[in-house]
Amino acid sequence: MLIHKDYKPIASSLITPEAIYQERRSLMKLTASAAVLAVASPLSAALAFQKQKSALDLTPFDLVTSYNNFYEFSVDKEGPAKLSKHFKPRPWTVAIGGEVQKPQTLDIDAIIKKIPLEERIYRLRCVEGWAMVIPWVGFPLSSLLKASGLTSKSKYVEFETLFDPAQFPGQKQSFGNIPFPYHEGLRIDEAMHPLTILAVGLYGKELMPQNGAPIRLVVPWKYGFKSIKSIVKITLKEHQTRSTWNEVAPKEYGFYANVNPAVDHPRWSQARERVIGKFFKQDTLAFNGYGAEVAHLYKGMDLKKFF
Ligand SMILES: Nc1nc2c(c(=O)[nH]1)N[C@H]1C(S)=C(S)[C@@H](COP(=O)(O)O)O[C@H]1N2
Ligand SMILES: [Mo]
Repeated sequence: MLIHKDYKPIASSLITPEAIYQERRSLMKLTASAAVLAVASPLSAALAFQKQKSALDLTPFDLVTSYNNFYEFSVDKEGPAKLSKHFKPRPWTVAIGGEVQKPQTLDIDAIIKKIPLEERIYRLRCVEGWAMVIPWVGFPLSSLLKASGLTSKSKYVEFETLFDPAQFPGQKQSFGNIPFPYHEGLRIDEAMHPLTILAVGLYGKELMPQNGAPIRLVVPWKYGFKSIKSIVKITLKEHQTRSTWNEVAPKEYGFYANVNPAVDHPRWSQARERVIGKFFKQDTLAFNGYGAEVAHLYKGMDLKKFF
C-alpha cells in the first residue's frame, strides 16, 4: 500500500483546505499497488482543515505505538507493542453481513485498493483520562457500508475483533473476564457520519499490530474503547448491538460513550485529561472537541442517561 515516507504534518497557521490538498499531493508517494492517498471530497477537506487548526500538536510516533490499550495482548500499556511482534495482519478478510443487500467477505488489500485513502488528524480520548493526537490514514466507514447496500433494517453496526488465542495471549487467559472476541457497536447515523473512519495506517505508515492492524475503527468523539481494533466482521443489525466494555461493567461504560466532561466515570472525574507526552493536564472537551460536527446526532437525548 501507500504511503508517503517522510511524514510531515502540515504547518498549522493560515492554511486553507485548498493549501492542505496541494501540500498533501506534493507529499504523496504512491507505490506500485496504486493505493491513493487523497482528500476525497470538499467536505473531508473542510473537516481536515478544522482539525488541523485545533489539533496539530501530534503525539510522537513512538508514544502512539508504545503506549496502547489492547487487552487481547496485555493489560499493561507496554505489553501490546512487545507481544505483537509476530502478529500476522495478512492474509486478512473482513466479512460484512447481517441486514445488508450484499453480504460479502472482502480481502483487506482489495478494500485498500478500491477505496481512496485520506489522512485524518484526530484527537483520541481514552475513558481512563489520557489523550493523544494521531494522524490516521483511512477512509470513511460510510464508503464500505454504502457499497454493501443498506436497508431499512440497517439500524446499528456491530464490529468484531479477530479471535485467535494463538496470536492473542490475552484471549487464552481472559484477563478481567472480558468476553472475547471484543465487540463494539454504533448507531447507523454515527457509523455513516463523515468523521467515522476505518484506519489502515498512521503517520503515513501501515498500522502496526499494537494499534489494531490491519484495520480498525476510529470514532474521534467517543471514548477510545469504541474504536475497536483488528476487525474481521461487520454486521448490520436492526437492534442495538453488543459493546464489550458495556457488557463487562454497564454502570461504568455506556453504549454511547461520547466524550463528556460533565458525566464522570463512577470511579474518577472526566473533567480533565492528561495528554500523553505533555506535562500539564487540560480540560476535556464535550464530544472530544467535535461537537460542531456531531452534537446534532444526540439532540433531545439525556446524555447523563445515555452515557
Ligand atoms: N479489540 C480491541 N480494541 C480496542 C481495545 C482492546 O483492548 N481490544 N482497546 C480500546 C481502547 S480502551 C483504546 S483507548 C484504544 C487505543 O488505541 P491505540 O492503542 O491505537 O491508541 O483502542 C481501543 N480498541
Ligand atoms: Mo481506552
